[in-house]
Amino acid sequence: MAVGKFITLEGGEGAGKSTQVKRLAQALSDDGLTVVTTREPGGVPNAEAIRDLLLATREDPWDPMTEALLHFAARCEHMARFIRPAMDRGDWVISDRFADSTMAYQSYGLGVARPAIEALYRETMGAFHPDLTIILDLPVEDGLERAAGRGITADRYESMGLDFHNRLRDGFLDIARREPDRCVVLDARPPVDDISEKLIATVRDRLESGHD
Ligand code: Z5A
Repeated sequence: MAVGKFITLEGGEGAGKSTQVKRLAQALSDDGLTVVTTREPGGVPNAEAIRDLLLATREDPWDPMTEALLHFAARCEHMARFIRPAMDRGDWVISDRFADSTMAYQSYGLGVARPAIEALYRETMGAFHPDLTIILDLPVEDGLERAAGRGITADRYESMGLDFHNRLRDGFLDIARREPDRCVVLDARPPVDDISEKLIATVRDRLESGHD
């Protein structure tokens, strides 16, 4: 049976993931592949319900471990009801964020121990990993400025301070250093078209050559 591929886009606020997910999906569809796009937290109704809990501004913030558990709970629903069935059909799945965001935000950002996040991953995802992860890297100030420029109210994560966002950026770069076979870092500062060109070429080069 055909098994599709799973590609994730990661990065801090305003890095351009949503913009690039659409462009990558179009390019791969043009190559004749069946492509579906999704996002985390969310992607299916049960996970979107958890997303609403997570992104709402709260007087009494979640304990960081609770937050990590909620992200993994959403991910379990997403995996069982969307990602796995799509891949079993042979679709290529592109997700705007996945588990590297939990490592970056809840561990590097909020202090949950790395082994705890790794254990949650193993228990919930087993040996499953993205085929390719693109990390869009951008100076924090630029990303927050772009996110603010969208004209919608900042969510709970966007409202956290510069130190938090710098830890995230360092966290994503560290994840890429630890897993160079899976992760590619792209500079997210150039114009949208230039980034798309590089990103699409990277995906074609890494994943399409062996595809039948
Ligand atoms: N989170 C977590 O803590 N733990 C987890 O496990 C997971 C997530 C999975 C989800 O929010 C939040 O959940 C997220 C992490 C946390 N934190 N926040 N906030 P979200 O999905 O609503 O937000 P986001 O993922 O950060 O997306 P974003 O802020 O919308 O950014 P983006 O998708 O990377 O960027 P964009 O929407 O494509 O672009 C932003 C703006 O910049 C837009 O106006 C574009 O037109 C513009 N843009 C894009 N590219 C460029 C370039 N190259 N040049 C100039 N302008 C550009």
